[in-house]
Amino acid sequence: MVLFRYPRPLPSEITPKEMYLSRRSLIGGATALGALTTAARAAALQTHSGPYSGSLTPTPHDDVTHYNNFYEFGMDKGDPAAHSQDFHPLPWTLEITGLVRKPVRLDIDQLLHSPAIEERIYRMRCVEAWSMVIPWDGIPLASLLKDADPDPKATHVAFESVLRPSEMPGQNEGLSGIQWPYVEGLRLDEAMNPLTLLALGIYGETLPNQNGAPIRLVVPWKYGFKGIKSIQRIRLLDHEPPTTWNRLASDEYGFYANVNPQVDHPRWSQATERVIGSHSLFGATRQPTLMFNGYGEQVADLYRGMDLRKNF
Ligand SMILES: Nc1nc2c(c(=O)[nH]1)N[C@H]1C(S)=C(S)[C@@H](COP(=O)(O)O)O[C@H]1N2
Ligand SMILES: [Mo]
Repeated sequence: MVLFRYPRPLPSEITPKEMYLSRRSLIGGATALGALTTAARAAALQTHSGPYSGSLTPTPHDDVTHYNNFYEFGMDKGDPAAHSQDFHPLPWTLEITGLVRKPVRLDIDQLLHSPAIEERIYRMRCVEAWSMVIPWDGIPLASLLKDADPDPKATHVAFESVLRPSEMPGQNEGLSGIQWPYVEGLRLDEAMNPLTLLALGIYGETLPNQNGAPIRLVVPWKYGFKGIKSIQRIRLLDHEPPTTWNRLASDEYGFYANVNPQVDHPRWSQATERVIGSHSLFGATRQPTLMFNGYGEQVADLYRGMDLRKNF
């Protein structure tokens, strides 16, 4: 049973931006204060420019790292930055198992030094009707799945976050109603799309805890909740796996969760979005939301012939 049917705030209830303005940017890094306030020192990644970045201007680093959803550390936007200092992601192993011919166990160190790391500057649209632009550093998921050699019977991919209540205060509270660990899923063809990324960093440095250290999923044409953080297990399946937000409220959060300005959330419009990090006289600017978050050219074919209202 779900304690709180609607653990997400209404967009209008989200903490105002001003709360975060006084925080210090850590980019360019390693000021004495910065080193004390971050759980783990960010390390530079060897990254090269990837495709699909277009001409997007990234959201300021301070906003990307202090306006977060990561319920393992609390439900407010500032909680993940404030309460993730006891999470120690390293060492870490990521396994790819299930319907594969070559199950893989990947040491995060290997991944962090992989020559395949690319920078991808993507739009990020949360289902709560706000958005950012984030410069990720990561490896296309397709390349790792190919190494595992999927069995022809595999149709879906399931992802599982870490379960570590001793380091994640939110996993000890029933407040969110989430059944831990956080789980997500994709169809195999979505997982193999060249846009789908396993991110190891932002802004050219390893992921801060609050952004999903040490490795998280990025699926830029879908609502942010599909971007599962701190992933330990990836499994290939022959059926659609359960997903965290769909379990909580299946009438509000579908399996597909493709960004779609024409299909409203039952409690708010999805036609426009609040631009995090922008400022106008009346607060943050709003902009129109784009179909598939602007990535239709790359992904619309995946959904040909499907009713996107039904498969929301
Ligand atoms: N494990 C886990 N992954 C998660 C979440 C979470 O609460 N737990 N929140 C999701 C939501 S709702 C969003 S919008 C994005 C936010 O990513 P960001 O904080 O790095 O911007 O992470 C997603 N991944
Ligand atoms: Mo979200």
